[in-house]
Amino acid sequence: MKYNRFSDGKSRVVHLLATIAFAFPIYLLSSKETQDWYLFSTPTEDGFNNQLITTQDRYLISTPREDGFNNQLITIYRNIICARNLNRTIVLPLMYENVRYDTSAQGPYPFEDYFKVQKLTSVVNYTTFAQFKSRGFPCRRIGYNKRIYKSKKKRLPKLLSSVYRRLGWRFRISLLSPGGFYSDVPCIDDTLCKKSNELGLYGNYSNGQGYSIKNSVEFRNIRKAMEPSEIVLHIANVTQKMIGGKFNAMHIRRGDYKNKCKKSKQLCDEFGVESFYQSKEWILESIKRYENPELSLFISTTHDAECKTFFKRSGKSVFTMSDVKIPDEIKWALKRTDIMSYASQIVASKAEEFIGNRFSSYTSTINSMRMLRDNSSEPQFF
Ligand SMILES: Nc1nc2c(ncn2[C@@H]2O[C@H](COP(=O)(O)OP(=O)(O)OP(=O)(O)O)[C@@H](O)[C@H]2O)c(=O)[nH]1
Ligand SMILES: [Mg+2]
Repeated sequence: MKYNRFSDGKSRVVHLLATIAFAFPIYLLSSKETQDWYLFSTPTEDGFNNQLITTQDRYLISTPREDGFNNQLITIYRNIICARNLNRTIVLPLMYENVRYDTSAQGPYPFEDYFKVQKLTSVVNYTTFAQFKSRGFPCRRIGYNKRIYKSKKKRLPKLLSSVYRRLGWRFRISLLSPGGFYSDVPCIDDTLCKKSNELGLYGNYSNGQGYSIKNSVEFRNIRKAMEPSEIVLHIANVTQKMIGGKFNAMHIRRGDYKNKCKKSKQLCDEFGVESFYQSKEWILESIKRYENPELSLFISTTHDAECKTFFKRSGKSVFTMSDVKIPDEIKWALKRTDIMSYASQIVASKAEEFIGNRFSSYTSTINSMRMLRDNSSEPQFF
């Protein structure tokens, strides 16, 4: 469509209106018949939502934020709520493992590697990513409604390209103004999900990082529906067998939390320096808080070797995931850090008592599992 042959603005507007009046009904009809219309949106800066619908089928693609495994889960909880509120089928996400400040991510891996998905039907309609992808994706070009990132227009295409690339398809992106005329763009991206409070309060550290099943029935139901996959469960069982009998557990969070106290001064004042990154002395002191400190101790950590040496020096023997003898047929899972870490979380969730890191979503996942098992369980933190 060319407008430059018009000499004045007024006739241009008239012509434009006439064109729209003529073309819009045709376009509506043709879009229904010949185009698969997709509408989806991508995570906003705060890790918010993304969804996709078609005229026939309504989908919401979940692309978790680029962060550790348990932070990815937080986006998934939100997307489940979003899909449900919008009456859409969630496309279960691809997950990235080992996303840490000092490592490179591995993946993507299907959600079903970690979770038995069948039970999710109790909270949301879902399809796996593989099922969704096998149907093919008709769009080469996606229009994005730029109203959403008003202040970030320039960064938007780059931001979006990276998100779409993660889905495994290549798209061109066009920015569209609200109310624009989209006839040549079969796929439109828009944000429809609003923040909702179904999941309860986020970031109130009194119960730990993130959502708590104590504050939200919805969150409880979602967590209940997220059962571990066979492989995760198998490794957890092998680990528990190795420990044998009753045990206590701890999550020792290392890495980027070393300097976090300085950066989060207010929280540091409120909960103490040791709440972020524990000294060896503090960890040993904490063992005394268990009702039965003599029980075996299972340590969940990304720093197995460091922790083992330290405990050994102080005369306490502990179990970590590095002690587990994984049967040959499932040795492949040793390379899958988040299959291993999820198994480790399950083991910690079965401990008599568990002490974790108040600011870690890894700890929070363990606490959620503990509370589901025993309603009266109270979280304990360093
Ligand atoms: N095996 C094992 N893996 C862990 C442990 N803690 C974290 N991980 C994994 O290491 C990766 C990044 O670690 P973190 O940043 O500590 O964990 P996270 O899931 O991002 O949760 P946060 O503590 O909120 O940052 C994630 O994939 C975690 O699942 C652990 O104690 N044991
Ligand atoms: Mg993290």
